[in-house]
Amino acid sequence: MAVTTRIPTALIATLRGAQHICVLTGAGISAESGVPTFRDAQSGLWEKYDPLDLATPEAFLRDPKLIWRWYRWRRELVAKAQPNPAHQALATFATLVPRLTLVTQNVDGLHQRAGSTDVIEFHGNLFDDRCFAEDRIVDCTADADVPICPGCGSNVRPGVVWFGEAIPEQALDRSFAAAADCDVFLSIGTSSLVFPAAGLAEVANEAGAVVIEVNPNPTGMSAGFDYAIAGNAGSVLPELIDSLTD
Ligand code: BV8
Repeated sequence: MAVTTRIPTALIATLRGAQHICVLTGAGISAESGVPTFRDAQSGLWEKYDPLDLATPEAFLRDPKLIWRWYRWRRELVAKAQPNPAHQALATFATLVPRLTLVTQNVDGLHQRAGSTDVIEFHGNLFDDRCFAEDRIVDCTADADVPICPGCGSNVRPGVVWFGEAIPEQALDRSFAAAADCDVFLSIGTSSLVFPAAGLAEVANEAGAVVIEVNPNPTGMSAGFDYAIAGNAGSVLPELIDSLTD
């Protein structure tokens, strides 16, 4: 594994020759948009809670009002955030290579707002509302403390995947198929701690892809990557696009 702060020339040649690039993003790609990463100390009201405790069905069943307060706070924060140069670079990247599959663990929708299309949302979307009982997306405008399903009257929950819940089947299948098929796997802004998302890099590696990590900090998986580019996504990705288009 080569740890570098620059993008190696050999890597640019590899990217130029790639037929299929699979990209996995995590909370770190949205950090420069001002969206706290999942393991940042939650600011203000939320610093006394551990996100791992709040992002669970048990927490919602125990205290739906508290969970909705947390998710409304996150929706307001994300709605004010803007995609950053890293999100924009990935949208451009997709126009420069024959095939790019973008899988995100993030629920903030910033890739779509940056112009990426066909984004695989591995953990759902912060702005979807889902009936807890029927497990289907609903349109409920009431901004009651806990929205109610217009169809069955059950509590509505945010449309994200919580810890202990299954990844949406299509997202899971498409993501693992892309990881197994790609020539290059790019892991950006993730601590690689949450599974099964973190398993995508392992599948790509075992299938013979060149695997690259972009993260200012080393992770538990850095040693398994061919390249670990130590830098912020907002700087590294635009530089990568510039190198490809030189
Ligand atoms: C499941 C939505 C089974 C909610 C989230 C092995 C196999 C399978 C499961 C497990 C397993 N081991 C453990 C599990 C259980 C669990 C899990 O992984 N737990 C962890 C804590 C050990 N997994 C699950 O529960 C999953 N479900 O397996 O179900 C099943 C099967 C069938 C039937 C029933 C059940 C579901 C997990 C989904 C949880 N939901 N999000 C919400 O957002 O509210 S996960 C949450 O963490 C976010 O999506 C986040 O993206 C994700 C991962 O974190 P990261 O994105 O990596 O963010 P983090 O803060 O950790 O790191 C940020 C990184 O960015 C850092 O490394 C930092 O250095 C870097 N960075 C900072 N600034 C920058 C930067 N990088 C670049 N540029 C910068 N500027």
